[in-house]
Amino acid sequence: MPAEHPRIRTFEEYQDAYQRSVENPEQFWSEIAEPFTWRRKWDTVMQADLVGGHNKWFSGAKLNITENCLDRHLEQRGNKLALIWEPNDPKTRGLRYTYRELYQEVCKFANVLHNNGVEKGDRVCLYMPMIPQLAIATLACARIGAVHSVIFAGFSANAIADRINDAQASVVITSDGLDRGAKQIPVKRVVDEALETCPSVRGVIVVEHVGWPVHMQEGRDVWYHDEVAEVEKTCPAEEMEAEDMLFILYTSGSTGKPKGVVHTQAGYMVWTDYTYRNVFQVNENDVYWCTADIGWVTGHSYLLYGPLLAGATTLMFEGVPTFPSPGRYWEVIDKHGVNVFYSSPTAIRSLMAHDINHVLAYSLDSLRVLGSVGEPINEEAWHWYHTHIGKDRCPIVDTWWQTETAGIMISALAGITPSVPARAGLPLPGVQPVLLNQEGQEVEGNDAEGYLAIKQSWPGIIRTTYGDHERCRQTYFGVYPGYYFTGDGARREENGLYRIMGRVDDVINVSGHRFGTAEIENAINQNSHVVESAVVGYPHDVKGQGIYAFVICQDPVDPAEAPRVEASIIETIVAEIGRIAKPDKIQFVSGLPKTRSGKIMRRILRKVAEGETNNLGDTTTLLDPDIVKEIVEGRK
Ligand code: 6R9
Repeated sequence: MPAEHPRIRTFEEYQDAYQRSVENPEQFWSEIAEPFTWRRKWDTVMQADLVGGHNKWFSGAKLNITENCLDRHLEQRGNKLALIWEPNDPKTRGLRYTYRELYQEVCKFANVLHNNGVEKGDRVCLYMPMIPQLAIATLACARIGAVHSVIFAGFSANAIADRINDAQASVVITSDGLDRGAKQIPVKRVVDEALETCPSVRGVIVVEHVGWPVHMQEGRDVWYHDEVAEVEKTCPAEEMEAEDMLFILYTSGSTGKPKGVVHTQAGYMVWTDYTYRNVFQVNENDVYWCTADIGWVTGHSYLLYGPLLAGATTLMFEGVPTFPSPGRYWEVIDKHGVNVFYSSPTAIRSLMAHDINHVLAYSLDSLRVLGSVGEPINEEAWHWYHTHIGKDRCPIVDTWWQTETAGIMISALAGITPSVPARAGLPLPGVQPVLLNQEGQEVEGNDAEGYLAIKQSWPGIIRTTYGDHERCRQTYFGVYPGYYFTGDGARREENGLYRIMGRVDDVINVSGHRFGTAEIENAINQNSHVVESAVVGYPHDVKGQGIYAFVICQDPVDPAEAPRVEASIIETIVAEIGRIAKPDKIQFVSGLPKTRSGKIMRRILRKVAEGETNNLGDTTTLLDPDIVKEIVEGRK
């Protein structure tokens, strides 16, 4: 019988746990880690390094995370539902897997991977729709010790190729096609295009989903249903070291190329399990639904690993919130009796804009806890969520965290610590946030503002950026040595609650998706019309931030030609990154505001994009102050 994991139940217990985690992190985390299934226990709990970024947790331990997600639940929860799958089209039949069935499916997929030559340490790239095989294949990689790299199935062939080449992946798992709302994407065809420039890939495993004809390359591509026909339903879990790589997940930073954030076995397991249990306060018979795609970190930690580690029932949804109608989320909640619902401000804002009768048609009686993640939730959206979805009875957990932190860092614990609109709340036990001023000094007290940094290691801390530790060190530990630097600005307000103000670097957050401005500029600059570009974010009612691109072309763009050139630039961005990075506004300019040393003054462009043109600040250091006038007049 699995040992019980303790859970915080009262505010006093939270304070006590927090205190203990700060005073003696090693003791604290060894108690939390105790109940998992270990092949061998650790020699050292924590090796913290917030200068060089060489952080280790539970060194010396041996384990396999899938034994903790699956095998150890079989005795008590073998017949309990592990995964409920709700398809894109409500008329299609969904699927359900008990813990025993999921265990068998994962073992079978793991055997298929083995048979296709995948070994411990190999990198496997997954580019798939939100179907059960995505969850199964991800766990199957972990079962045999292969490193998974899931790429959101909205990225373009070029973006996939960059990620595959960076990780030197040997196998790709994909499907024939994908349904997302009314749209269909020929996923396999996108992979084929990507693989033209990916010499490391030896094999492609294709899951049949929509039944489209696809090109199968002899000697490289195999159908999953052919491969699985002959394999065993069990597969021994590979014994992994605590600090062996579990996955790579690419995310955008302030420099051009997305980086492969690396998380490892033991720390990731302990951290996602602990944060999941305590933040969401999920009970044994609850149905839990996280709407994120597994292609993002939220899907990794809180659709897949966190809930399965905790033995919960997790719901996976293939579709979008507005298909076939804006009532879909609420219909799914009633249909499956969802108790805990975790979604994003951008989804809430897009649904708020529709007739309230789409909500009122459903009872939503089963709901007990609501969650939000990905970007700051504005007060209006918070209140709408609280009133209309939570019927004023469900606490909202506004969870602040990042791909690099692996799990939730600052958030209310549902029903236990304060949940106040627009405040993420208090730090989780183990998390020591600080606010730093320009000089890197900690600002004390409440009613303070600064750069948000973390001054102690925690089990889920980023281990490296794949293939380039120096980049990891510089980005996260080099800015203020001795601190993990988040890239966010924050305020500490009444009672020590944190309010996240947004990014302070050149990262923009569009519908909860991160893009580096340089990454989008690089894409735009690939277009043959373009000489130079500058991209900034601006406030957007639904997406949180919109993308505003200022573009200089080879020749002045005639107004009659502008739509055609714009379309061509958009096409380039869609090819380089994907549809999700399409700018909302493109303005053609003859020059950009630059300092005498040639640096673009983004501060001015941001003000223009925001419409704050009366308050552009000091422009005297500009090389050509007249350009500002032109840009203001041409504002979109
Ligand atoms: C989990 C995830 C991380 C960035 C982060 C911050 C923003 C996430 C937030 C939030 C305010 C919240 N962010 N959650 N801002 N309140 N509750 O989203 O990871 O995709 O890496 O993005 O998202 O700016 O730095 P990731």
